[in-house]
Amino acid sequence: MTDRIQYSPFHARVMSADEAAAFIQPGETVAMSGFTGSGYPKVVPAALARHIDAAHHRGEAFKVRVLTGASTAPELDGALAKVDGMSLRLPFQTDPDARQRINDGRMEYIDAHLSHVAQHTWFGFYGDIDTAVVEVSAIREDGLLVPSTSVGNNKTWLDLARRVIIEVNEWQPAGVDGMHDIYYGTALPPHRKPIPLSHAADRIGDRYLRVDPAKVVAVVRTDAPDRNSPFSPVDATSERIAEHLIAFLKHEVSLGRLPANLLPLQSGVGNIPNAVLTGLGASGFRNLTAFTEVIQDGMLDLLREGVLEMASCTGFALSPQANEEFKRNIDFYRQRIVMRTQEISNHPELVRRLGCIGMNGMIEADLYGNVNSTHVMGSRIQNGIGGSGDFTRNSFLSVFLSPSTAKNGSISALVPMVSHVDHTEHDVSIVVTEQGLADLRGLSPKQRARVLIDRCVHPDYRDALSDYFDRTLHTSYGLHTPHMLGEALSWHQRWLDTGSMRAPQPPKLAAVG
Ligand code: 0RQ
Repeated sequence: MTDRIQYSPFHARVMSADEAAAFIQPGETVAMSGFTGSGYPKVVPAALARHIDAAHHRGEAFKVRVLTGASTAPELDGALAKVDGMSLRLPFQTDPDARQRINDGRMEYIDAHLSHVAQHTWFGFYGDIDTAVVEVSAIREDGLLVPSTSVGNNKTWLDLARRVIIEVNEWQPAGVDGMHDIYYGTALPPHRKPIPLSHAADRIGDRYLRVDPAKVVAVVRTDAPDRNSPFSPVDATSERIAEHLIAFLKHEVSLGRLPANLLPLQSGVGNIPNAVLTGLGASGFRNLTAFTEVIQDGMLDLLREGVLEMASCTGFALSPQANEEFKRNIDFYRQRIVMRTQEISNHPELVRRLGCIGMNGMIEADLYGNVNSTHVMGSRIQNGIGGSGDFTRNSFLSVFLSPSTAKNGSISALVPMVSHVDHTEHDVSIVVTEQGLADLRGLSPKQRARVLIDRCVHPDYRDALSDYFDRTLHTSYGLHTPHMLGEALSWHQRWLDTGSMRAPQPPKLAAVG
């Protein structure tokens, strides 16, 4: 018996992934661990996918509703999507197979703020949780669970699920024990109390997750890595974007609007946010802190270099090399990283109190500062809003970063009117492209439009956007936020019609069950 499973009543419940997955029945709501490719169950979802596939071959209907912390990996989202095993998915995904099915109309998707999911589940909006499948790094002698490389919604899943399947992953470093801070003080209205956290480094909770042992039906041993996505090298566009933002942050410090060590950083995932973090490493800033959801390579580098003092998160998204580095120096990182549940890592009250600097990617922004983070051409979901809304609405500074064009320059990321709104003009402070940075704070809508056109739009699109805006000043129904409604969205239609975007397949609507 592995020494990672110290709680003796569970020894008799150790079984294979196939045996464990057999507990899950058609139509169930299954809540799984996992956040941006870390800490997700590695083998039970794939076993469940095999059972679903076999049922489909026998002509039996078998789909489940799948909730997680955030995105997972091919072994979970990919495996279940490929067998058409999910009727519903939430709250965030990045898997190409799942994305395809959502956009084909074969699978429902609820794109929710990550901080809301635990509360919405407690209120029953997603129905009862039948099974929780949660990866941990160990089970202690007293039955408490040592979380692995993401916490996500695991506390809520373990509290609410009717039955629990635990995967104990020996690949996860034993030294992760001590990194977690699980806050058990949340309550539902009207019993809420202020969350006692006033610095990103504060520890306010328990070290371990609790589970009622009577609910645990299976314990499965695994030894498999988290999803490892290599980062592309920083390209010239990302480098320019990072330079504009860092110059702006230095300017804010010089004006006394930001402290010398800035404010707690939140950084989205992807190559541009990673380039910003790399840039911060060389920028001379010191004693930085992070209050964010995900730690990716750039943040690990900043911790190692001593630029970042500490980081608070709920999960990781690391390249293979960074993963090895993390495991090798786990004692160093344990002193500097606090992992929390996502209702705390993304909590609006805390983001507002700490005054975070939120930095996220976008699909497009419009002349007035509304941002679309989720839908290509207004209807095809890309990933989801993730934590970007939790931070954008509540940060001290809310920054959006993007190249000024997409699809090899054939589409402008700055448009007259966004084709879908995730972040409104009221929440967006700064937009940065490789062309420059637009500071929208304190500006009226028409002033914002001028600044965005001058600073952020690619030269190939500047005249067209300027012309649109100038003409609205003569023809718009009102001149507070001038628009020509028909023409505004014709930009997207033209890109669809001229083949800049591959025309989507007609949706194949399937019954939702
Ligand atoms: O399409 O894959 O077909 O080539 O959209 O674009 O350039 O790979 O962008 O990886 O930086 O992601 C907003 C999606 C940007 C991300 C988004 C097409 C483009 C490509 C992807 P292809 P890129 P990035 C913390 C915070 C929401 C969640 C979030 C995101 C594809 O940042 O998911 O912030 N954000 N979470 O070609 C048409 C445009 C386009 C466009 C891009 N204007 N028009 N297509 N694309 N711009 C993490 C968590 O919350 C967990």
